[in-house]
Amino acid sequence: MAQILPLFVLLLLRLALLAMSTRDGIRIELAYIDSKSNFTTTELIRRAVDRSTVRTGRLLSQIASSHSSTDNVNSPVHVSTASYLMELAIGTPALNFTAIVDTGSDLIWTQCQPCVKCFPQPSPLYNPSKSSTFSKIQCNSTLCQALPRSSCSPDCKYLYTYGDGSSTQGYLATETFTFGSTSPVSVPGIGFGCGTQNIGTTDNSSGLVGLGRGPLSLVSQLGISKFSYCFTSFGDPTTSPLLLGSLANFSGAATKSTKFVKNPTADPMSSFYYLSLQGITVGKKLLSIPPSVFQLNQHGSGGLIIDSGTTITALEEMAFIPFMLAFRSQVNLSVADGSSLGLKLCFSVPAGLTAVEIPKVIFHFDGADMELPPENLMVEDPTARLLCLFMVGTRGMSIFGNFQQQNMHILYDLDKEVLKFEPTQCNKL
Ligand SMILES: *[C@@H]1O[C@H](CO)[C@@H](O)[C@H](O)[C@H]1NC(C)=O
Ligand SMILES: *[C@@H]1O[C@H](CO)[C@@H](O)[C@H](O)[C@H]1NC(C)=O
Ligand SMILES: *[C@@H]1O[C@H](CO)[C@@H](O)[C@H](O)[C@H]1NC(C)=O
Ligand SMILES: *[C@@H]1O[C@H](CO)[C@@H](O)[C@H](O)[C@H]1NC(C)=O
Ligand SMILES: *[C@@H]1O[C@H](CO)[C@@H](O)[C@H](O)[C@H]1NC(C)=O
Ligand SMILES: CC(=O)N[C@H]1CO[C@H](CO)[C@@H](O)[C@@H]1O
Repeated sequence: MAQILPLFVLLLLRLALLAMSTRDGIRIELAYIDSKSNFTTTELIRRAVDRSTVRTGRLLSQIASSHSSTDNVNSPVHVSTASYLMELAIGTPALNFTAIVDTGSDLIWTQCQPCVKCFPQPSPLYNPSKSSTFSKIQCNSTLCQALPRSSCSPDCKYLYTYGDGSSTQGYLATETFTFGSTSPVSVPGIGFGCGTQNIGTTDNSSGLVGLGRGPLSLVSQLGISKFSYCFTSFGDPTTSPLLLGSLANFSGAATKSTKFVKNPTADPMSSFYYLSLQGITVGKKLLSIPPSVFQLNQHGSGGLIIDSGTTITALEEMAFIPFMLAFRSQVNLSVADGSSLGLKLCFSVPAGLTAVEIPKVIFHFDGADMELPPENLMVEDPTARLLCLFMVGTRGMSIFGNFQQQNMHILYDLDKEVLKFEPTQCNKL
């Protein structure tokens, strides 16, 4: 009894801490990946196009590989290239580091000492032996069993591979993580991947925080019922808030909501946040797109996901082509070659032009129309005097990117299984 009691008290204390710290919610500032460097607008556009192309390709390769029957034994391929970074800390004493934030995957991981293979990172490597709150996870734990690919020898080992051949490999452990800068919140017992063999590089970061739908993601582990983010304008160096738990709420009456759709197939696709898109209006024209173009089919391909990591929305070609044609016919400017920027539809901006009419675009989600203002549709390259549609065509799945989500407070209600949104000036939130 004398031995059981302290354990019991400790357990209660831990549960109480967890409940207390997350009760009031957590605010985290997200930095756009290029915001700390002094890039020109042309460079910013080019880098966003390149990153989105890589990420979209990787997301699509997951669908392709999940379809080929010979590949069934392969581990799922995850995505690393994302657009936003967060500062957090791990362990006791706390070690600060920067991580990629990704709503397209679940696992939280960082590079760990002793490293068999690690890529260069901007901060010192985390050393579990120097932290008093580190603990390995047992193979029979639910988190270990939630791993898409694991082995038990004797620790709970994981392997996460990404589409470009990069990967992280190590073992699962728990630690105290500290989030937020203005009023930091420490949460004990968060399961994460201690990566001792990491191949590839991540831009100026030392790991990744997954916010996907699966049990290993940060939002699932915190047990919160909702989270939200609000991305500031493209090119604005101001950070964007990520609100976890009760801080994620709306004040306005302009809130709209649409249901999430669940992908019935296995991880990683089951981690994505799918939405039901039913049509698109450009100006006064409702495009004629067969509804099947945006539908998730029973094999798990198709559909549309909302993603924080992809910048440029990629629409299934059968929707993108009519979209582009309708858009082009409603902008009174001459079409120009946008291939230098990697974009499909650009217009040249005559000298002295101060305003041009851009057609209103509405994405008709199930039960919620989302109107995209011109700033969420087009980018201007002042050097080349080009005004370009910041969307691309793709095949296999559509992705609703962060450029199209600018200045919109986007809330993921995990209890009600709905996405809510409201136009908001994000740098004032
Ligand atoms: C960024 O670059 C612009 C022009 O290239 C320059 O005027 C500005 O001072 C630079 N800012 C910083 C912080 O380096
Ligand atoms: C896991 O296994 C250990 C011993 O190997 C045991 O003490 C523990 O109760 C098990 N936990 C669960 C959740 O089954
Ligand atoms: C870690 O981050 C916190 C919050 O941003 C900051 O106050 C603290 O000074 C940082 N510590 C170190 C050692 O850099
Ligand atoms: C990393 O950050 C530094 C400044 O903090 C910046 O100069 C550099 O370009 C960044 N690297 C990448 C790959 O984004
Ligand atoms: C299109 O622009 C030209 C000048 O560039 C102007 O003369 C014409 O009236 C405009 N047409 C419409 C429909 O706005
Ligand atoms: C965006 C928003 O309205 N946030 C509010 C959420 O609720 C807290 C406390 O109830 C307010 O302080 C926030 O302003």
